[in-house]
Amino acid sequence: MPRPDLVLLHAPSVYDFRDRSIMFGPVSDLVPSSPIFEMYPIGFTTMAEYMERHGLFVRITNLAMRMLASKSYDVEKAIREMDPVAFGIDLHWLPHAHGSIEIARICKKYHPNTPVIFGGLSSSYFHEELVQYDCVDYVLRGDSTEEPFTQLIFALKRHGSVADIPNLTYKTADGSVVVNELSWVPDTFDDVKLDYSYSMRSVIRDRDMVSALPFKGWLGYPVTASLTCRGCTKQCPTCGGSAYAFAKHFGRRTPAFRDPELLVADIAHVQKHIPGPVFVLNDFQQAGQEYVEAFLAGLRRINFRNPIGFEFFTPPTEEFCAMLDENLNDWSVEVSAESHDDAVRAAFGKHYTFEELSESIEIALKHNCSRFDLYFMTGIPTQTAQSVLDTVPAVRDLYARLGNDKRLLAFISPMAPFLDPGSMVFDNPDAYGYKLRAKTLEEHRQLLLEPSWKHILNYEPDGMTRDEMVDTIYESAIGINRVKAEVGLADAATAAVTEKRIREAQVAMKRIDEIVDTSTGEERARLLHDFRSEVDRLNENTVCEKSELSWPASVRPTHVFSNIALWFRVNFQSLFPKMRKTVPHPMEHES
Ligand code: B12
Ligand code: SF4
Repeated sequence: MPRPDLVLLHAPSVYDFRDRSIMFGPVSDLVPSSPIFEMYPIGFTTMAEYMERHGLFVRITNLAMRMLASKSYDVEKAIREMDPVAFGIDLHWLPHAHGSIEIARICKKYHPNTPVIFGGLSSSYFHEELVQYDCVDYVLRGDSTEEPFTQLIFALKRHGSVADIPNLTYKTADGSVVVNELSWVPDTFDDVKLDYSYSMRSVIRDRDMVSALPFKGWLGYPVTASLTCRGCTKQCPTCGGSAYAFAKHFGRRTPAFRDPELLVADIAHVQKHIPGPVFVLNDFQQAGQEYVEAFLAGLRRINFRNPIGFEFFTPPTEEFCAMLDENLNDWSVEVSAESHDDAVRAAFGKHYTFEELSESIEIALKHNCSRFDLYFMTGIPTQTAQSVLDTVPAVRDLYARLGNDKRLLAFISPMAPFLDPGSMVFDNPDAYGYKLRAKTLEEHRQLLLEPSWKHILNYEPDGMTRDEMVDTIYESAIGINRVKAEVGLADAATAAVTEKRIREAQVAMKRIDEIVDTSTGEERARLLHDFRSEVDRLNENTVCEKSELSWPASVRPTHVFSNIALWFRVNFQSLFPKMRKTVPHPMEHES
């Protein structure tokens, strides 16, 4: 095996989560990850594929996943044994503020001369502060770093200058910080591959499945994500990926869309190798009617048979649902309505009524939508505790209107643990009625070590105290769980187990508050430690079962044949590396 040019590491949100007692709460209940957010950015695979296409050798090690998979996994030993030209660590989601820096420290401890490079949306927002840490040498900003990152690795390999590398923030030998221009912001999303070909190849080549897994349980539920664009046309005030945030902090004025034919090719490749559902994220209707037609016609052409789900920013229309039905075999929809209350939803920047949404759900189900996931959130502008609780009867009425159709699945979760950095609210909290409890990266790192999600939250909205946020999320989750039992979506025994777990979580949160209020220092640490097994048990999932998020999927014989063929091809290329096709990079031979 050649020496890797780059090892990409994904950290758990809190590095030593295995030793700490932290009640993370329902922060990750509605994503496939556990509360340590073990899923790495999809960009790991696009960066690795792009670099390998240009002749570099890249490995991905999902440390968070490895630590979850085995209690005895020794991170220091694993990093000590690595020997790449450079380490890359993502700080894309701010909840990784603690883990990512601790991992960087370990890299520097054992490899003081190996450059450590950070990137991702949070790194881009906090780049100047981040690069000041001793363990961080470079930060690559922006949403499209494949090319600048490749340039940086070639420059590091030949000990060349980095002064002209776009989007780079770095420290010079005298410790001063240099911020290169954020000029690499491609207009399209077409120069990368989103087809998971790198991941499949690397698993076979490196004989290491666990390091590449995106999240715990992926093998049982192999869901993949497809992205239609980088950036967003919408202006939701709490979102760090809004049009405002991209323009102000990531240099992007309009979204970079992926050519619909390329997106179809990505999905066709997934269908060939992976039996699971595909989630198409970032509403593709943003790209206009021509795009919609081309994309759906492409999916029809490949006769896409895995379940496919779409995120839509607004309720889909009848005409559009009819088109989905005409072109697809098994399609589902996900809409984040945020609140049942039209005024609260409008304050979140979404301007449609609950009546319009309800009609749209009726229409989608009429047109054979396999499943409609409806998300509600707490902690958003103008929302009060009563408004959160009122979501439950609104959901009950909605089910009644739909004849208790089990294809509708409603979920509620808090905006947690953090309000997004770079969002309009984060940049201007007073204007939106918020108090921020942390502004800097270091303050967020420290918050992550607090004993419960209530204490970790980086904000408090005017409409609710943090205590009310905690109470109402648990109460509304119990309410929605009961509605699901009434409708028949959960059997009585499962619903009872979920309710019991939520009640226990409420008790645990109170107990942690008591410990925090009545003790300090070592005594507090001891009391929290004594409470750890209970906290660990309750951390798995709170407001719903993870399985509720899953769509059914089945393995077909074609998957087996395609993967055997891939296995032979990759092993052949490993034995004869010169047979691998690469594209020369202009910096490869610069001296
Ligand atoms: C798709 C998406 C998801 C997918 C993630 C799929 C995946 N594996 O990446 C899902 C639905 C699972 C998800 C989950 C979450 N998300 Co999300 N998500 C998005 C969304 C809609 C698009 C992101 C996107 O376009 N990515 C493409 C580009 C930007 O990233 P990328 O290709 O992965 O990586 C590139 C760069 O970021 C950079 N990069 C990334 N890592 C590294 C590392 C190095 C070393 C370098 C050099 C560069 C680099 O280079 C890459 C290649 O160009 C955005 C909103 C938006 N409009 O942007 C929110 C967004 C990114 N998510 C957000 C959040 C908060 C979350 C959650 C924490 C929510 C929660 N509490 O559950 C979880 C975290 C999940 C986890 N890690 O386990 C926030 C992040 C705010 C912040 N700065 O912290 C955003 C901005 C908005 C939002 N609130 O949803 N999310
Ligand atoms: S919440 Fe979704 S629709 Fe709204 S700005 Fe963020 S990514 Fe766009």
